[in-house]
Amino acid sequence: MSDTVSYSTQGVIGLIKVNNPPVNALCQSVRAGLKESVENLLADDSVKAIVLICEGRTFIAGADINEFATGMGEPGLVPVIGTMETAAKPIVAAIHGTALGGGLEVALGCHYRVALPTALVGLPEVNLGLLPGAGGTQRLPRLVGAEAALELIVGGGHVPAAQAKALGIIDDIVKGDLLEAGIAYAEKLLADGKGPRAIRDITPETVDSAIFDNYEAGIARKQRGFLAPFHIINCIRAAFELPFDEGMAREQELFDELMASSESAAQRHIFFAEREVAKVPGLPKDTAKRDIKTAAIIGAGTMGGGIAMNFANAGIPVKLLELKQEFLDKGLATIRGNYENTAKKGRITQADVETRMALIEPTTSYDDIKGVDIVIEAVFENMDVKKEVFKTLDGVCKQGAILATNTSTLDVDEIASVTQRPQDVIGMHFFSPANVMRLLENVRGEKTADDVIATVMSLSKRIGKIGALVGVCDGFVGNRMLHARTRESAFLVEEGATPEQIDKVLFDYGFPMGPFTMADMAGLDVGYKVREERRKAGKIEQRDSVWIDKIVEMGRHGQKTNAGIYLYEDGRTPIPDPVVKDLIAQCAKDAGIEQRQISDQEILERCMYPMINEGALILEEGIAARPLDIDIIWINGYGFPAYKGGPMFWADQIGLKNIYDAYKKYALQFGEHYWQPAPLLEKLVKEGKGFYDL
Ligand code: 3H9
Repeated sequence: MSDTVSYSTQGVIGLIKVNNPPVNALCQSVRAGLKESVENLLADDSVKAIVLICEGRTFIAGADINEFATGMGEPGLVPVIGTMETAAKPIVAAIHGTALGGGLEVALGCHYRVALPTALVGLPEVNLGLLPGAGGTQRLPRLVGAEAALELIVGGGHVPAAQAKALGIIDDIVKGDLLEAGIAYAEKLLADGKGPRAIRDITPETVDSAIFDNYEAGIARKQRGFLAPFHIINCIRAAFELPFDEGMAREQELFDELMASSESAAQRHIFFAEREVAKVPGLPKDTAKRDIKTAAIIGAGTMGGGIAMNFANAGIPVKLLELKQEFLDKGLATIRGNYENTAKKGRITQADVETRMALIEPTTSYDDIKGVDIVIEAVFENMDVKKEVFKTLDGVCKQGAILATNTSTLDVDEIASVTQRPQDVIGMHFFSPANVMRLLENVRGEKTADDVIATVMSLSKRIGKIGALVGVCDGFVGNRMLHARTRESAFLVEEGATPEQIDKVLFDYGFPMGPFTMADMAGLDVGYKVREERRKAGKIEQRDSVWIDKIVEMGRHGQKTNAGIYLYEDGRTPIPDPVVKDLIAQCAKDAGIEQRQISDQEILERCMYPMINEGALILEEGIAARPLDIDIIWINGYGFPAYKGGPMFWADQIGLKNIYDAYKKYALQFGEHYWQPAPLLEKLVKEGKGFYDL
């Protein structure tokens, strides 16, 4: 008998129990165990009905994703579910926790479904670049109809039990002990003379095929580059247009196609990377964490306010400190406005707005924050200002409090050095808007204590973020790599590519927008000030491209002034501007550069490869511990297309040798200064390896 599935009888009820921690994934032994258990209970004449239930924290949460890389052994999930669905005795799935993916498909193969009120069900395969491959696209639509099926399977969300009952996915919500309730439900079925009931036998309603065309058109832009959503629509359409078995065949064919696709490989990589990133190499799993019950944020600007919202959203009381009452009031009004907007969209209730606002306590006095467990400084990005704040915090905060800085560029060690407790100082680099963006670059200083790191990494998850641990360097991981792309894209324009050509190449690659649209949106003055600071600090670029600075000096700061690199007649849509074209041509002339036609391929290579090379340097220097940390940062902080898996994963896919060879080619053309391959890149190419072989 399988070591993960057992069966027994209780009177006339046969019981099947799955026990495969942590999430009862459908590995080979679970599939085999289910099949064998069902067959044995069907052969036992004393058994009249069967209940399927899971041990541990959840019902089956899906196929075992680990098996996808190696191939799934026999029996396949489809025949196992087929055995259940065609059984001559009624089978009841008793659901707690999450019935997801293959887990819900197993439940749909049962004849009845009951669930605890806290249970969630869903078909989230789309998030792995897949589609439900064990009948989900054929059975669920027969229960819920075309529109709901599209929302549920293309959306991939988790549906709470009450909604699942309203949709007809589950038959009853039960309370108390699930096993007892499941058995009672099965006994009642027998008493009422109810037998097996297969979803495959339901004749789907007739639907207008325009539903599918419209749905596809509606998601086309948002799902650009992904394969799975479109294949799912195709399968759901088949559920309504083809007999059940032909629909199943269509599902199988498209599932296999997705399984072999680079898009799904990338998305599955991200699934594991998102979980792995929380585990810090070298930091023992049992490192004690500091208790975080209260927090304070210094600075009620856009960043500080957004950070405070994260704590309030997680139910953690947070003090918001701003020295001037007027700025504090403004900050609070913005926070309230954000919450009210979310409530208007129906995502939270008005009561939630008030509860969250009540958790944010405004103050103008440092004295009020002396007892908090963590302080996050989010003041103006200037070393002297930050040092002043940290000196004050050192003086007022209780011993053991974590002192965090939200700096995006400054040296965390230098900030820590003004305190008597550098071991308690860490960087927490939130991305703007801080209440929306999932990424948190946690920056470990030279002296940051292990328990501070462990606390902040686990706090990241608590406040709804994906925390990636990085080390101190200019720009940390994300902005440092971005800098390489920004530099090269400015050079390309000088050499003859247009901003719109470059933006299109990177948009087509999969980014939500290109670098120049992004720069206009962020405000060109921001980068201008950073460059000015760098020049003042003596950080002179070997090749300086001045055309963007000249645009800023014309008072064109981007979208907010309706003109930047592009013109904005409606405040939003970038329009190429002949004035800028002339200015660029003049700058090129002044720099002695003869403009030429530049191919899209050259643009892609010169924008993407320096990022990868910078990533290699970052790994070598130990600024990021693993390539997956870099990938997670780019996917969650910079809109890197998930179906390409992150820059380092993508680099492995296209082959590091191609990147290395391009570096050598560009070194001949432009000199070695910016085209020196990282030693790690060179080493991996020599060994025929990729970043993920490290
Ligand atoms: C599918 O079903 C295809 C079928 O249609 C067709 C087949 C033919 N497999 O997330 P957590 C691990 S596709 C293997 O931290 P939580 C996870 O890696 C699948 N492992 O916990 C982690 O390991 P570790 C469709 C899995 O409480 C540990 O479990 N299903 C799987 O925050 C704990 O996970 C899905 O896409 C898996 N399926 O969240 C559901 N799932 O401790 C995917 C989890 O070593 N899973 N692990 O880091 C989830 O969404 C969440 O894990 C869940 C729990 C909500 C269940």
